[in-house]
Amino acid sequence: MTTRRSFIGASAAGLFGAALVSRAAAATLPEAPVMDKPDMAPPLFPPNGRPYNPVATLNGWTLPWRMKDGWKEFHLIAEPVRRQMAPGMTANLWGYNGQSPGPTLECVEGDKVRIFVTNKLPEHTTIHWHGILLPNGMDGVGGLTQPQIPVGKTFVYEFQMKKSGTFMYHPHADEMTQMAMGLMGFLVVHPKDPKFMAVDRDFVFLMNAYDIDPGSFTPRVNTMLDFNLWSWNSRVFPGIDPLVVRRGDRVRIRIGNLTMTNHPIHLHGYDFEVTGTDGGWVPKTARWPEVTTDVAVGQMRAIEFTANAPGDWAFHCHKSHHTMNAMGHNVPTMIGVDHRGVAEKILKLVPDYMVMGERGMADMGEMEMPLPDNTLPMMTGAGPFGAIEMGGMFSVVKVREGLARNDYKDPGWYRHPPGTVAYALEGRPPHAEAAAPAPVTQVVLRVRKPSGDAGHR
Ligand SMILES: [Cu+2]
Repeated sequence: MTTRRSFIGASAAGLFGAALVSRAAAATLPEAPVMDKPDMAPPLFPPNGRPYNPVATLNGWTLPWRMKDGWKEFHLIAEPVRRQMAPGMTANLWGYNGQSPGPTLECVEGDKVRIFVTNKLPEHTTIHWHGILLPNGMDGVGGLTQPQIPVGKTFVYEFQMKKSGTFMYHPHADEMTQMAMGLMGFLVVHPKDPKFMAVDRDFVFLMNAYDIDPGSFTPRVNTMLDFNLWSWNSRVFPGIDPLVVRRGDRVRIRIGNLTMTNHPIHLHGYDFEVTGTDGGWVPKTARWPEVTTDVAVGQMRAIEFTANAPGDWAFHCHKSHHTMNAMGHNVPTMIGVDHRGVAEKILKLVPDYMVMGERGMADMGEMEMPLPDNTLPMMTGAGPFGAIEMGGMFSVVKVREGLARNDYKDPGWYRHPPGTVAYALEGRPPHAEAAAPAPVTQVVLRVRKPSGDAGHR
């Protein structure tokens, strides 16, 4: 029940810190739109406020807002959600406004934002605005800068966006549980001048990780390192949207890491530059070309390249266990082990027994194995040339000629020009020409051990 006293208290607190909303104020709460699909929504062009070039959130969407007396007002609802992580597997997660991660928040440098946060979780929560420079009382650290948001209550955060860049939001309350359950979202502050750092396509996603036992729906929240689903925006390959790009476009991909380990993110076919970090934009003179960039825990990175090479280019975390779905890690390596005889004997006892892994693990990509319900194959995905044998943090940058400006529809597989695909040698391989043997000369090694510090100058 809200008393007059708590209303006055809330208003006063609103000047200095996150405030509990009274019922009177709650009557004017902005709408809290809800998303029921894991598909990528088209970029949301701003219907009011300062103009900007919107981002495209992989398997996500941008939260609409309302303008009120010069404030941009958003309404986030923290709540249990069901998230399809890939076709064939759904997880019981916690998220915002119907999905995990929550919607992307987009605003512009200089914007005054008011964010209403309603707690429909079974426990208290807060939201921390990761990377944003703001008054201390708006920082969202439960117990330190504000009281926890109790179950059923709404708090208000008010601050001005001082600089543009790439940010995130997540709870700072029972963090281990709440992040392991998927509470997080992306936050983009666009530059005041839409021409500054302008690109043609600007993709965003968060990296998150879950530990969901095969056949079950709810993450184990106490897992520290051994997660079994490495996801982008709570999706795993083949459920992650391709990054569809028009040839010639300037492309930016912004990535935030809210897992418990680093991810070396690798793009095929291009070299790129890191143009943005947690702290802001990287000046041109401080950039260097890369094909892999490590995104550490709690970091954000923006990478950019000009899409001049058409094709289907793999884009993934380079830790090979992060491009697989749930698996048992304590399986012994069977490469080179001859199972003949042993298998027959075991089959008499265990009729379903199957020999796995004696030629490597690639069979897993093609095998139709009986899996528990709600479980994804460990290595999966079908490409134009067969099984892709991936999972987890893997997607494809699809660069095509002549797409429409805001067309993000999957164009299908790349059609390679004739003569540009690796091919099998026909017939019997010809004899390799042996290289002429090098003349044998006697080599005398003379080794002088360093004495004193002479070798160090
Ligand atoms: Cu990784």
